[in-house]
Order: sequence, then C-alpha cells, then structure tokens
Amino acid sequence: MQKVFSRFILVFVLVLVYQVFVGSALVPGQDVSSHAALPDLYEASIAELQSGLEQGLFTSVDLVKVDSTFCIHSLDNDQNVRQAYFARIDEVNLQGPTLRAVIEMNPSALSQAAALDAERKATGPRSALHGIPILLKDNIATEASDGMNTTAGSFALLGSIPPRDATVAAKLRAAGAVLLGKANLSEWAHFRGNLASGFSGRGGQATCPYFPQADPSGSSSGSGIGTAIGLTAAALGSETDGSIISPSSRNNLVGIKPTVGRTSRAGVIPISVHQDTVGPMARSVADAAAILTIISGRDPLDNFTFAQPPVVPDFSKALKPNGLKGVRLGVPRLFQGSDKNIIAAFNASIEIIRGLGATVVDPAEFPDAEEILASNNETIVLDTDFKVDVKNYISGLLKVPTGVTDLADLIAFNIAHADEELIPPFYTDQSEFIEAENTTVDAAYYAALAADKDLGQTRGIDGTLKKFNLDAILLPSEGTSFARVAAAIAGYPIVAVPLGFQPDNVTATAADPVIENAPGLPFGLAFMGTAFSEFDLITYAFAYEQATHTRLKRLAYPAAIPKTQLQDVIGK
Ligand SMILES: *[C@@H]1O[C@H](CO)[C@@H](O)[C@H](O)[C@H]1NC(C)=O
Ligand SMILES: *[C@@H]1O[C@H](CO)[C@@H](O)[C@H](O)[C@H]1NC(C)=O
Ligand SMILES: *[C@@H]1O[C@H](CO)[C@@H](O)[C@H](O)[C@H]1NC(C)=O
Ligand SMILES: *[C@@H]1O[C@H](CO)[C@@H](O)[C@H](O)[C@H]1NC(C)=O
Ligand SMILES: *[C@@H]1O[C@H](CO)[C@@H](O)[C@H](O)[C@H]1NC(C)=O
Ligand SMILES: *[C@@H]1O[C@H](CO)[C@@H](O)[C@H](O)[C@H]1NC(C)=O
Ligand SMILES: CC(=O)N[C@H]1CO[C@H](CO)[C@@H](O)[C@@H]1O
Repeated sequence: MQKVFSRFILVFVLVLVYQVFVGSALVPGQDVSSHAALPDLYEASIAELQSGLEQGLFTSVDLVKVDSTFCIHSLDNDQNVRQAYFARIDEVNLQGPTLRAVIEMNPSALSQAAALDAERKATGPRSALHGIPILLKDNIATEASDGMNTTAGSFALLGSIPPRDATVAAKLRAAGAVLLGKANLSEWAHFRGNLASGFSGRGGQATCPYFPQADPSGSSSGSGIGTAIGLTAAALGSETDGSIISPSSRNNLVGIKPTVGRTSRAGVIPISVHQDTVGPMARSVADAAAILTIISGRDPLDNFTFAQPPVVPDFSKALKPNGLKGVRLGVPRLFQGSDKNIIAAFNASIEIIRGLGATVVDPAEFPDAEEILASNNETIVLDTDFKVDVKNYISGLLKVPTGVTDLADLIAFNIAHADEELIPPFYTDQSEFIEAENTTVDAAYYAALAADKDLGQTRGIDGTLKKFNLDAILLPSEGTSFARVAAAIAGYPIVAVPLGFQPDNVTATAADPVIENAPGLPFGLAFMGTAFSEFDLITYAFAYEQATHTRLKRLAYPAAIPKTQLQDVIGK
C-alpha cells in the first residue's frame, strides 16, 4: 500500500514538473488551465488527436480550421473566424519568420473534414488516421477535384491534371486522413541543379524553424518544417538520397525512409525508379509507424512494390520499450562525418544504447568503404533515370497547360521563365537538368546500375551486417552523406530519430542564401538495415526515443512557434 502510494506521489510530482517546465514552454504565455484536456498542437501526437476526436473534445473541422489558412472566403466572412482559419500556417508561412513551408492548402480540406466528422458519428473511425490532417510534399499527386496542384515546386507543372491520386495519397484518403495541403520542397526534389535546399520557384526559399534563415535541409523541406512546429499532425516526404532523413534530422523529427518498393511511387513526380521512395515525417516513432502501416503495400501501378512480403506488418506492433535488448548494432566510423558536436552526441547515444541492452560493435567499417566513397555510379543512374522517368510522369498527365513533355522542354521552360525559375543571384542553376538531358540508356548505364546494387547491397549494407553479425547499422544522420549513399544506391531503409542540437557556442555561418550551421540546429540518429527491415528498425528507434525524449529538449525559436491553439477556434 505504502509503496503504491509513494509511487502515485512520484508520478504526480513528475506530471507536475512536466507541466511546469515542458508544458509552459510549449505554450508560451498561454492560459491552458481552462482547456487542460486539449492537446498542444506544437507536439500533439496522432493518438492524442484521435482520442480527442473520439471523446468529442474537438472535431476534425476544428483541427483543419486551426491548421488551415483557408476556406474562409466560401464559408464565413466573420472576422473572428477569419483569424482562426488563417491561424497557425498564416502566422509563420508568409508572415513573421516567413518559413515558406506550405505551397498550397487543400480547398476541399474543410468539407472533407466535415464529412469525416459526420461519418465518425455514424459509423466510427476508419483507422488511426481518421480525421487527422496530413501534409504532402508537392511531388505527390492529388486528384484535381480537390483543387490542389502537384508541381514539384515548378511553374512548369502548374495547372497540370494528374489522372488520379498518387497511391500513397489515395491510401491516406481511404484511411480517413485529411489531405491538408502541399508542402514546399527543394524544387524537383533537389534535382534541378546546385541550389539551396528548400527553394522552389513556386514556394520560394523555405527556412528552418530552429534558427532564423537557417537551411531547412531537403528535399522534403516543407514536410519537415510543417511537422516540426505543428502546422500539421505529420507529413509525407520522398527520398532518393537523403531527402526524408536529412530534413527530418534538421527539423528535429522522426523520419522513415522505407525500402524502395515498400511504398508505391505511382503518381509521385520522380527522380529515379531505382531509388525513389515515399515515407512519413513525424514528431514521434509511434506517429511515423502509424502512417507507414497505412501507406505501405503492393500496388499494380508500381511493380517494385511486389518485392515486399504480401502482408504489410502493423508497424505499431514494433513499439516495444525494451526493443534494443539483445540487439547487435555496428558503427561504421568512416561514414560518421566530421562535426565534433554531432560525433560527441553520437558517442553519448552509443552508451545509452548499450545501457538499453544492445551490443554495439565499434568500429564496424564497411569492407569496401573506400570504393563506395569514390564511386560516381549513382550520378550516372540518377541522371539517366530522371530523363526517362520524368517524361513518363508527364506523359501520364491528363493536361499540361505549359505544354512541356520532357526534360528538354523543362530546361527550355526555365530559360523562358527565368524571372520565376532562374532567379538571381542564388537560384539560376539548372546544371543537373542539363547533365541529365545529356544521357542515354546505354551499356554504361546498366553497368553503373549493377555496380550500385553490388556496392550498396552485397558489398555494402548486407556485406557489413554479415561480416560483423549485426542486426543494423548505427550512424549520425547528419554528416553521413556517404552512408546515406550506401542506403540510397542499395534502396534500403533508414529510420532516424532526434539525437541532439548544436550547442549555443557554435558560430552561425553566413547566410548564402541560408545559414548552414547555427546554435540550436537539430541533428539525428539513424538506424539502417537490410531490405524490408523497417519493423526491426522501428523497434530500435522507439526504444531509443523512449529512453531519451530528445525532441522536446529544445524548441523552435519563439517567432517560429505558432500561437493559435484548438481553444481559439472551438465553438467560434
Ligand atoms: C493550381 O494553381 C492555380 C494557380 O495558383 C490555381 O488557380 C488552381 O486552382 C490550382 N489548382 C488546380 C487544380 O489547378
Ligand atoms: C517492372 O516492369 C517493367 C516494365 O514492365 C520491367 O522492365 C521491370 O523489370 C519490372 N520491375 C520489377 C522490379 O519487377
Ligand atoms: C567518439 O568515440 C570514438 C570511439 O570511441 C572516439 O575515438 C572519439 O574520440 C570520440 N569522439 C568524441 C568527439 O567524443
Ligand atoms: C562504378 O563502380 C565500379 C565498382 O566499384 C567502379 O569500378 C567504377 O569505377 C564506378 N564507376 C564510376 C563512374 O564511379
Ligand atoms: C555530354 O556527354 C558527353 C559524353 O558522355 C560528354 O563528352 C559531354 O561533355 C557532355 N556534355 C555536357 C554538356 O554535359
Ligand atoms: C561549447 O560548449 C560545449 C558544452 O556545451 C563545450 O564542451 C565546448 O568546449 C564549447 N566549445 C567552445 C569552442 O567553446
Ligand atoms: C499557403 C501559402 O502561403 N502559399 C504561398 C506559398 O508561396 C507562394 C509564393 O510566395 C505564395 O504565392 C503562396 O500564397
């Protein structure tokens, strides 16, 4: 009895301490007392939102209103409502810190949320995502009837009509998620040329909410920014080489880069059929796992998806707090990068992971690391694939108002619309396009493709796992571009979680046009494995996340934290 009681007191004190220190920090200057049951949208988990919806504390319409900048015109011109509607995104997207995370809101989001609210009342929720707003990277197609564009950030595809939702968008829609809008990105998923991450012609320069004018990383930049500060419950990004993992880490998130073939790419503006993959970016491993469960699976429109086992696991079942016990992880130090602050935090994480019962083999170098570092085969494959795959994507569109049909047209379009796309002084480059246009599918291409598979899989990740008898590979997810290259060319999965923040005594670099390093910028920890090992990687990442809870140890800078909360819109 005594023991139970003191445990109760302890929990009570912990909750109180959490409320005082974390709770108050999360809602600067806000009175939460009268709405204690409402989740703070900066951090609200999908489960918390779902539970609030189920209890009737708020509706999906309320969520969209808080999260949405729009619909006001068609629905209600009352000034108070207008304030609420424009709330969180409006506060930070083009005003205040001008983060430029979101390109377009879904004009149908509010009516879809209302229909989903009615359906919940009548027949209950369809899934864990019923009524939950999700932001999509602007290379993921949505039905034109919604009223949103799908452009990879380029004016060249403005007004184009896709034949249907991308399969991942259709799966979210079928699960009852609200497709909230399109996120800004590095244009063409960072394949146009040597440009700052987070820039697109249509969306402008996105920046990181952890330091003014800082590089948000990319190419899923807006998906990362928007999720980091609660402009949405979570987002989808896509990765060819680093584009989910890097912005997830830079924006203090959990990112899952699934095995190529785990999630369908049908309806996703491509770089390479051999390396592209779509995955969740979320504030917790649990949220990311819930989304991955819904978007995974075989799809007749993308035959790579038939490489996965027929039954999609429920990735939420991978959330085991003791998930690192008895696991063997290896550290390829040659790929850890050179940032001393990151390496120090990474070293500390290894001790935590050992403390959680894992064996860490350190170092566990890739046997052919030097060859991977020297190889340029990936460039040949991506350049050649892009030219073919982007033409395929465009040829499947029902309408393209600009008339572009292929890569040569895109290059010409940019020159003809230089004021919108090739903007001086920072955004004039399209060298990657020009290089890709100069490729042909030839013997050298097939040799490069075969070399990548051999280097990335057989002599890369699989070879290293086998050599050291490992379950997975552990690395910082910033400064590991070479290791990401191995996972990229292999088509293998990565799960990243928050690891730490640049300390306050770091000197901010000059803005060129964005700041590359600065105090408080987050970085992540990556778990990498063999094909279709997402379930295990999620288990490891969850155990580490639960033991550390690094995400809340530092918030975005104050101006980048939206103030509007659910209590500001409910019943208004
Ligand atoms: C696309 O953007 C244009 C211009 O901003 C807008 O008029 C249109 O409604 C959007 N949606 C579609 C499906 O074209
Ligand atoms: C998918 O289909 C294409 C063309 O139909 C074929 O060339 C390719 O080998 C197939 N890929 C897989 C992974 O089955
Ligand atoms: C990290 O750990 C490695 C291996 O134990 C060690 O060689 C290195 O000096 C450590 N670096 C930092 C910055 O702590
Ligand atoms: C491609 O990889 C093979 C095998 O490692 C290597 O011999 C070749 O030099 C690489 N080609 C390029 C262009 O890097
Ligand atoms: C095009 O490719 C050829 C042969 O691969 C190369 O010699 C030439 O320099 C390339 N041109 C450009 C503009 O990249
Ligand atoms: C910065 O602060 C860290 C502690 O956060 C300390 O270990 C490090 O030595 C400091 N570096 C400099 C250059 O002052
Ligand atoms: C939703 C939103 O704020 N979209 C904006 C994205 O950026 C472009 C370019 O500045 C604006 O025109 C959009 O209104």
